[in-house]
Amino acid sequence: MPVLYFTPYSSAAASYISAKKAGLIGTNIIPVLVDLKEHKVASGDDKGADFYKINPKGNVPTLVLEDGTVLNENAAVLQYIADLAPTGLLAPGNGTNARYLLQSKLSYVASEVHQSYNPLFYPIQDQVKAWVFDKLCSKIDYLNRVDLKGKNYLVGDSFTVADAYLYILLSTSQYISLDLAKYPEVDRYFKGISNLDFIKEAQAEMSAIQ
Ligand SMILES: N[C@@H](CCC(=O)N[C@@H](CS)C(=O)NCC(=O)O)C(=O)O
Repeated sequence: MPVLYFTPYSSAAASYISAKKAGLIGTNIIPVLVDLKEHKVASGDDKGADFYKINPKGNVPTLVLEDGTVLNENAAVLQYIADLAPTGLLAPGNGTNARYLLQSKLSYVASEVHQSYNPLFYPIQDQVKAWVFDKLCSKIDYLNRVDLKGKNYLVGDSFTVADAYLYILLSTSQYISLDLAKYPEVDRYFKGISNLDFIKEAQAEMSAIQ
């Protein structure tokens, strides 16, 4: 069975949430915690193992497939998980325009949104921090004005893996004093996703894994 290396408070939680929604946790995917400070496996039989030996990049999400393939990067891992589920549950079918749209949203979330949040969690010079913060605000503003305007989900009318990814990033706004209330459409979207039952269940499960 594929093994998902993750932590509950990183972008990798999006993979757990997606797998949870599709009922894949424990049946098609084994979740394993990682300690990202020490870069060690933090749960299961290999607890204490050097995570760099599993994924030389040292980051999560990492999905180790049954044939030993090490799949990394949110956009790829999330789509692999989506393809383990029935078509349409986590992503539109492969080859459709909607699927390419999903890939475009995943790329935007990864390269523009995630990489704007990321530096703000490190001790960087105030001037640089202000510049990155403004950049992040422009990405959130775009989502507010365009992608999420009047919409509950990024692609079509139902939850996809792109929503899991964006939701997790938005949930970290509180730690960097980014007030989502200034972006009403994003705020509404975020609250709507937060209230979905499988989101709450996945978060409770992730916190309980040891
Ligand atoms: N380029 C990667 C970035 C993933 C990433 O930033 N993961 C963070 C957690 S959100 C991580 O594992 N950081 C620890 C590290 O890089 O050592 C992607 O798009 O998935």
